[in-house]
Amino acid sequence: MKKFSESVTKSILTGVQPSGVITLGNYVGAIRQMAKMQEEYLSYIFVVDMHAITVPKDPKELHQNIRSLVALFIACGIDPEKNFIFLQSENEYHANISWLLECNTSFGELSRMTQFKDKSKKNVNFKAGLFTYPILMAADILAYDVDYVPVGIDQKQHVELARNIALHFNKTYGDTFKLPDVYITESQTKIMDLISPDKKMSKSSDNEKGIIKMLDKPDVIRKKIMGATTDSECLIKYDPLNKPGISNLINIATALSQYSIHDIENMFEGKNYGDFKRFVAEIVVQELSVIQEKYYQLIDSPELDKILDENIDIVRKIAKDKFLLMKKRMGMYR
Ligand code: ATP
Ligand code: LTN
Repeated sequence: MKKFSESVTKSILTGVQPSGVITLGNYVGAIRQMAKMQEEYLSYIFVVDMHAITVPKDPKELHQNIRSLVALFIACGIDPEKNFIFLQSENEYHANISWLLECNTSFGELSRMTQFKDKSKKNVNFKAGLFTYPILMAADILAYDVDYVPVGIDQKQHVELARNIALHFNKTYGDTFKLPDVYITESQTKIMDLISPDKKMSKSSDNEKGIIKMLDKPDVIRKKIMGATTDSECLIKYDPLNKPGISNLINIATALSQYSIHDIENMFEGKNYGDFKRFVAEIVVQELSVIQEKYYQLIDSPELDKILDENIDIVRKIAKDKFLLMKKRMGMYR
């Protein structure tokens, strides 16, 4: 039984790619925001394995990444008591709804999606699913009549498409869907790459040393932070423009502790970069160790399956009702 507080009246929904790597940047900028939002909104969070296969995926790896993502999300504070956390492909109504929407979406509008234009350039011999991907995303969203869809700016166009598809469907067949609003989740704190602090820390970075992964071992984390690019000034001061490396380490420390920028500048006045980096490394190690401990408890535990099983029964029923309503509106019944 979910424990929603009485103040929870609005809903949010977001899908997350099982990409295998979650960085400290994703944690600070996205997962922690979701964990905060669960206090205020009824939240649907699901692993979009059907979106993942729009580009080639190794089946064994995909399977591991799916399970790992669910365990990591819960370990990072996504509370299964407060969220509907589930696996997209286990709710077959997403694909069913998607087909009905596909038959109600104009090819021209779909052709304007910029993510498709980018991804189709990078994937030779791309598949049809890469093109229809945004309609499946619209199905994910519209199945649940949610109020807001929190996404990064790169997904804004897809949420707007979902809204347009809903508007058009409602006009053609009568009121069927709630129109969702996009909720841009760009975090104020952007965690930058440790080696190139002028770039954001990204899982697709080609230099491992610049990114901290949520499952990195403590010694790996320490080594990466000790090797972070700084400057030759020997001054611990927050100045992102002129001191991007030091400012990034300050941001990491403040994001994961109670210290303010000012506290840190005061604490490290006259101290050297080595001492400061050791301090930041211990803050990160402490935060991630707690998460990793929870993660390893969950990953092979039947508890994880129990959570997913319970949720899928609930969300399948909601999406099924929406699918049946759509069919009825479209005249698809005996
Ligand atoms: P990719 O390398 O594939 O672009 P990424 O690691 O940069 O991946 P995204 O998948 O683009 O991450 O973003 C997922 C979410 O994490 C978004 O909400 C985004 O704003 C947030 N996010 C990603 N990287 C950072 C970062 N370095 N600092 C703060 N937030 C981040
Ligand atoms: N396309 C999104 C993932 C995604 C999603 C969704 C996000 C699939 N379905 C529904 C929000 C709502 C991405 O690649 N980040």
